[in-house]
Amino acid sequence: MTNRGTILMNRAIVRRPGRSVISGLSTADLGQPDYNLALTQHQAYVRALKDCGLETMVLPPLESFPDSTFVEDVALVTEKGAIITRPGTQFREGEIHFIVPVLKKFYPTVRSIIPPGTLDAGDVLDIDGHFIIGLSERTNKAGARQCTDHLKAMGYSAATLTVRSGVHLKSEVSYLGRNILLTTEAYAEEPLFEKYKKCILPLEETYAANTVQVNGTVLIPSGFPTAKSLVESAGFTTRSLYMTEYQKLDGGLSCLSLRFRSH
Ligand code: CIR
Repeated sequence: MTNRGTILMNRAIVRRPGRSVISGLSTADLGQPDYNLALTQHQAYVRALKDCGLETMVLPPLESFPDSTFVEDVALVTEKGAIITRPGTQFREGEIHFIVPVLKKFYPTVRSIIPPGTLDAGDVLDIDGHFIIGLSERTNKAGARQCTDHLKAMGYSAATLTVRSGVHLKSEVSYLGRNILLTTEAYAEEPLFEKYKKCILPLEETYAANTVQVNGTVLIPSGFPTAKSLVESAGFTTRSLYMTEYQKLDGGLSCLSLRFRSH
């Protein structure tokens, strides 16, 4: 297994989608997801995480929360601590109660975002311990401030920008490792990203900006040839996964898991 500049991760937490996933929040206008296909795609995703060396805990579906398979949004997990978020849509707020006991198995203390703060961790981009927090319709200034304070208390640094396109910051920017970002044009000129190398996606491949680098392999959505060739030209191995049913819900590869290193 290769480690191309980022800390080796060894664990992931995912939540299997329930039948209610077909009623998840969406701005995509791509139709309703097919539950069975979503389940099959989720199984392939779990297999990929395991193949990348992650011990993967699969949580049971939460039928009363259609979007709860997008487990990334309810917690920010780092090597030094975990922060339970306060999702910026009321529709998802209750999901946090189901992740707290799970994270307490891995972290002695768990911090929280509290009112009036709201934050979806899909808005938080970890660049080797420097965290970029996107202010969006889900993440407000109070949430970003609290998150910054928590991260600084853990010894990390953080900066804030305004999300200008996509539901979350990470809908359109991913950190691949080795100082390389995969991004859409929307963030290509962002001053906070000036010092990083960038793979810039064409408009028609916007969805592929959300990728996950796991221990040197970059998981990318199937059907985006430019993204695949940019990531491979940057020196990474890729693994393509069908994500059609999650794309219909504005969800990408990072959204489906919490990935971290636990000792
Ligand atoms: C939502 O709107 O909350 C879900 N349908 C999609 C969440 C995607 N999560 C992410 O980008 N981190």
